[in-house]
Amino acid sequence: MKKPAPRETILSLFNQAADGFVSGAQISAELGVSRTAVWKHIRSLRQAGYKIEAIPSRGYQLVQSPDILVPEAILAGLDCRRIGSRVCCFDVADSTNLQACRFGDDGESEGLVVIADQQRSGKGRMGRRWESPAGVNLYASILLRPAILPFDAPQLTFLSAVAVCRAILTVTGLKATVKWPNDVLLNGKKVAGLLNEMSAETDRVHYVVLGIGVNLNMQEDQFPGDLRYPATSLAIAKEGPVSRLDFTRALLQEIDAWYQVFLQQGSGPVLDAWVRLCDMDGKAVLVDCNELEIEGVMTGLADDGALLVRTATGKMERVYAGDVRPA
Ligand code: BT5
Repeated sequence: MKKPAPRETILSLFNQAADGFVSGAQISAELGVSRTAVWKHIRSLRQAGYKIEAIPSRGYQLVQSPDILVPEAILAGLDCRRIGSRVCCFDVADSTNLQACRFGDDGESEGLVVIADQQRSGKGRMGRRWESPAGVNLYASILLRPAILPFDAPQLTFLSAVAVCRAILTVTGLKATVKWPNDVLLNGKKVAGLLNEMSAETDRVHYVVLGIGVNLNMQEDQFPGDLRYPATSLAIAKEGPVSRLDFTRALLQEIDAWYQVFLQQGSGPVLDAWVRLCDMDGKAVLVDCNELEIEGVMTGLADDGALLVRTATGKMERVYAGDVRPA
């Protein structure tokens, strides 16, 4: 792992400080720099919006952090094996997925996280648009290089969905559910969308990009009127704002843990966790597969991630692409 940036180290020290105070001497020893250099780093954190007070004989105290997504704040004290090997934050991106694919094509290593405060052309599936206003949500893409067959890569969408649900629970206490193939719902409304993209040859994956869009603080009037599925945000569901930084850190931690499970044990545990989070399982559903509509009872997932639907005639349909809703 590369050496953390000075501002990241200082924010980590604040995170770890039991009484909230970190002395100048401590920072200077940790960074191996002079007290004047420490003061300059503190000043630059203040300029970035951190409210840091200096109390004589006690040290510095971080009183308030701005809810901005910057690498040093995201990475401070984050305990991940692979995810977050590098974090790139943009004010505006066309799409974080496109940006992560560019990095992937340039040979960037696994674990890169690309985040944008706003997306101009946020992507959904099949050329659809992902609404991505500035300052309120999380738009993230994570670059992975798993040694798997291209055929198995779509299963990583389930990993993102499980990680998003668990991060939502950690940060808000709310229980989210999943909807096949790539949605996370709160109170039956879409709160997050997932879009994986991949670069591969027939029998080798070059990289996979996990694209994750989570509505954190988006308000009702920011959703367009013509959504395919009712939508919500964590702030609407929780009736109060959510820290984008806390959510992002919780999410990266979960992705890292589940990716480790995926690499060690395959997709089985991930699919099992996903099915446990799916409240449509065992219930009547309608699946819109473009030309075809399938009606039946959702009966879990096949080993390859296909949706299993038992129709009225008793036939088990395997669905590989489509949109599901309760019947
Ligand atoms: C998705 O597609 O749900 C995948 C969305 C992935 C977005 C992330 S953001 C970070 C990364 N970078 C990207 O460019 N993309 C990924 P799909 O199932 O096709 O749903 C798209 C549909 O959801 C749209 O046609 C709208 O009806 C609706 N929609 C658009 N924006 C939404 C939002 N913010 N919240 C809820 N629904 C939305």
